[in-house]
Amino acid sequence: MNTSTPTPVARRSLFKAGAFGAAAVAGGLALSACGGGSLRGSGGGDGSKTFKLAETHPDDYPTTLGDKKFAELAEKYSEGRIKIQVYPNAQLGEESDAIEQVQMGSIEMTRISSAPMGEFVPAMGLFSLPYLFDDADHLWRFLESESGKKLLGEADGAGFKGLGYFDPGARSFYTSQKAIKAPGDVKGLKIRVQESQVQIDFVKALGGSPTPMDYGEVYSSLQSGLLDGAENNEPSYYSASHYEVAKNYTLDRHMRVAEVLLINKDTWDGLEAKDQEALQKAADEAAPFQREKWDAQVEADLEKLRGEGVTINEISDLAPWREATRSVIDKHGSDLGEYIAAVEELRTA
Ligand code: GTR
Repeated sequence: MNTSTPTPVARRSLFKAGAFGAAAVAGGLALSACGGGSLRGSGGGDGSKTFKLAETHPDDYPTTLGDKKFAELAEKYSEGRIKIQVYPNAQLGEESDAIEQVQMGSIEMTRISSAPMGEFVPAMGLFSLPYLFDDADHLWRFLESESGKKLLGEADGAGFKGLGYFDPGARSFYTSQKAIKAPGDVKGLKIRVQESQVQIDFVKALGGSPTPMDYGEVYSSLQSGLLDGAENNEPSYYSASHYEVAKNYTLDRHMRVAEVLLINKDTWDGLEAKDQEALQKAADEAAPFQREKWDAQVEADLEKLRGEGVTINEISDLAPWREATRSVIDKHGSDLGEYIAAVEELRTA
């Protein structure tokens, strides 16, 4: 492990304490016990470098397919000098641990949700503001704008280089007992959220009891009744089998929490310019590939969910939801004014 890497922005501390901390710490220890890795990637005899990329989802999930496309193109454009080994299924740890490992350099890369990333790069909290984007096109207009690129650039200050965004879909609630049909239905429910203060405040604004927790623990917590519900996009809800233990899905599409492709900053700075260009080009081309896979997956999964007997509630009028959660934008939006203005400008409706 490299000890000279600066840690310019310390992680905000709220999530590690408490019931779920022990498991997360144990995961981290297990990782260091099996060898961590080196800051600049392990070198091949031919002068090539191999970087590890941590991914929480299964092998055939759209973000993992995007990672693999990125890896394939990076090797091609660097003429074999850079090889990227994708580790799916949270093999290198849950997201909160994986991102710390990337910050320290013991893992070189990760594809991660901007929600836990927001605890390192606060501006990434933008994507957890509720009902901010009208649809995927609105999100992508922002991601591809100068503002979206500037926001990605903020990762630099925390020891990362952001290479690009992937499509995150839209997050919606699901519950095991009572279906959520109106904002008031969240009241009193214990809802899992990502490790994000914005999301904690979002569930609080609806009168629920927010529970930040690692993704890998959600299934058993729904099953045991520790949680009443959680929230995620269709492919996560389906692939993590959460629908088996929480059969009411309410498509309120409250957040589009961008997925981000990250590399450790020192690893990036240590690359020759031609290899940096190769990686950037690979990331730029992997993004539209991933987006295509994403759209197809959402459709297919909705179909499968219906087949599995999931009750799907469409929400047609978001006005009461926006109204009930306005305090979240007021509280967290004040530091994000420039980005929110850009999002507003790109709204067409
Ligand atoms: C998914 C996201 C994952 C992870 C997960 C979660 O939508 O792709 O990276 O953040 O949500 O809820 O923890």
